[in-house]
Amino acid sequence: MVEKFLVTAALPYASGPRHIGHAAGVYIPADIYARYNRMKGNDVVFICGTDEHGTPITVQAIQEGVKPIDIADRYHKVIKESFDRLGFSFDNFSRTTREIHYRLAQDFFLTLYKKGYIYERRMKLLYCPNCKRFLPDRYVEGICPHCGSEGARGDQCDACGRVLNTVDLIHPHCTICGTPPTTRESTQWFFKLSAFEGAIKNMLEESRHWPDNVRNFCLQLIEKEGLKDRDITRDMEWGIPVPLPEAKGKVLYVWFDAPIGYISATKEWAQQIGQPERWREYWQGNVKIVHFLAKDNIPFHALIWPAMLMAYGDFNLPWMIPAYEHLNLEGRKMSTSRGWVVELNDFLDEFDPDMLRYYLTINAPQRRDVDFYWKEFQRRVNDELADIIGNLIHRTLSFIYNNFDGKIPTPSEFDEQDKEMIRLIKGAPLTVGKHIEEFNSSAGLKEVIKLARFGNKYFNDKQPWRTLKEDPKKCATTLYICAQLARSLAILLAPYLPFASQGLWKSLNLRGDIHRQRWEAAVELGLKPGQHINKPEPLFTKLSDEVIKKQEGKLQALLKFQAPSVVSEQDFAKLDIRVGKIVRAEPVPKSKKLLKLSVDISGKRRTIVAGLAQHYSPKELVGKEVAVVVNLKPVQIMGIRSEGMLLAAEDEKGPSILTTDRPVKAGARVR
Ligand code: B3M
Ligand code: ZN
Repeated sequence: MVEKFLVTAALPYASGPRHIGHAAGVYIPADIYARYNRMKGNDVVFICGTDEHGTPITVQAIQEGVKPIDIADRYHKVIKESFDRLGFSFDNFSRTTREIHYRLAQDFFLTLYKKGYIYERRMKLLYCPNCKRFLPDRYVEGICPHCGSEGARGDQCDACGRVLNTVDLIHPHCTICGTPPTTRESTQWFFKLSAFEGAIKNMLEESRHWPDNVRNFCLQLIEKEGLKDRDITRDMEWGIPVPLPEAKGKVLYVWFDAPIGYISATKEWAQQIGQPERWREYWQGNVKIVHFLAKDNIPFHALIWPAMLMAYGDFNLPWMIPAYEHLNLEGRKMSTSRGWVVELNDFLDEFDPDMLRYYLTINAPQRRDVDFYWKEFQRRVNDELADIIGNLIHRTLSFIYNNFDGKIPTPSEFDEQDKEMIRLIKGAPLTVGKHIEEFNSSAGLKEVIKLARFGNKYFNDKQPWRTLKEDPKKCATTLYICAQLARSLAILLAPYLPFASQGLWKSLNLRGDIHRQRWEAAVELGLKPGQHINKPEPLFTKLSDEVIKKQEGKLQALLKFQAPSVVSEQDFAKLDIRVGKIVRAEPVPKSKKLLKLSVDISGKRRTIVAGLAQHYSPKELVGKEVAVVVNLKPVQIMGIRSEGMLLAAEDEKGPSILTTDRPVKAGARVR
């Protein structure tokens, strides 16, 4: 039975390039799922596009001094390029700034408005007196009222995932200028989310096949605080105008318009294929709608979006919401602002896209956060992709090429071991497929590796290099089966490694596009004896230590030179910096650089070892009032206990110590 699927992958904000974490947690799993289902003969439309409204775009534009559309244009291109390079097989990769989307989003608003699900209310909103603008969403940051984490944004806290209102933030500040905001009255339009609490709860109760991180998170949230109405308009210029005459100068909240983008992009696709009404099949009737996303997007997709769909009335609800956890980088949370990320295009400049797809699938953040380690990436590529899959295929095809005139050998009778190998080939498509259908593509890929590993063992046990002379019939049978295995592997790997699988298909001299093969064809022994193969090329090249060290080095350099871009007052206050008077200074024996200083702070003397000997003589230093960090953990330097750190500016001429600009009592606090 042909099933219909609408598969979506969260629309990336066109505010910057996407990194490997995004690929791991949304786009690669979505692409595997879409590719697999197409091979199963299902009817799939796979939708994505850039999310081009909202404060992520405008904040970036202000910071760069350009227009929001310039940012959106630039990053739509950058993101699309990286997605193409990774082989993502979207049927449409659209943009939320397109006309078709504006029309549908405004229609959504008006329909809900007419049905009484949208109402207006005056409310107090944050306003920056310095920037002279309202501070919606990402224009403001502060402490999360739910979990107490710092750096929570006006619309959501990254730490606990809760959706926020700007006015709830504790100690808010303007992200552009740092000023604490005041409040101002403004009229906004609200979506009556509360009206759908019962229906959403029912939907969640019934969606037992949904992952726990989606279902439980949402059920608990409703349990705890219920569903509250949400303002869905903003005082901003950039965005889709609210289609009401009295709402001049207001636009739709980005999270109101963005998910509608899934529908407008489907409509656009239908127009592109010349069947403008076809989109309806994927939003109405017998279709499974699957939204792939990262965990931060859960409340928007599993609570607010279904309620919007219910309110609108015409469309299906999501059938499944696979939500992925986070990918960390070398043991730290990824952070774009700190540069602690690996951008996709940078990665793809140096490495094969299938290697990334492989690693991020085998090590996917499916149920918990996982890490990307360069070493681990190298190990898995070399030991698994190259040594297990690549090796099996290469030794099989080379053997046939060199010893059987490049023709698939004719088998004789199968022994027990042959039969076992064939049984495994025939069983794999079902097992692998089931995992993908259950949104566990990682387990599916592990099965493929297992099959290849078994193939290597079979090859070794059969010792074709010996039987070639001693028992040529047996040798031919072995290689016949190994070649069939290679063909099946090409099919099983196609959703995972779209490039390598096509390469393998070509090496086997099979015609057409691997991605148009039926998944079930992997159970067949589909290669005919006598059929020619092409000269085999290695599928994967191993990664050298040098290449990996270079990448690790880049990250290490970041760690050294990049302080966190924003530090809270509380964090800064942890440093105890005092004025100290240098009362004695002497060289440290056997060191060219170090001086041992005795510094008076509030009448107590501290020993501090400082690297100043090449720039200051001890005599110059005595009597100077300097700034000293006094609560650093003491350290031993050249056998001397150093109990603090002297602050100095540093440029190409060397260090210059910081002093006060009038005599100040030793011990005075510096802040
Ligand atoms: N743009 C968040 C993100 O880029 C948001 C997703 C929208 S999906 C409708 O991760
Ligand atoms: Zn401001």
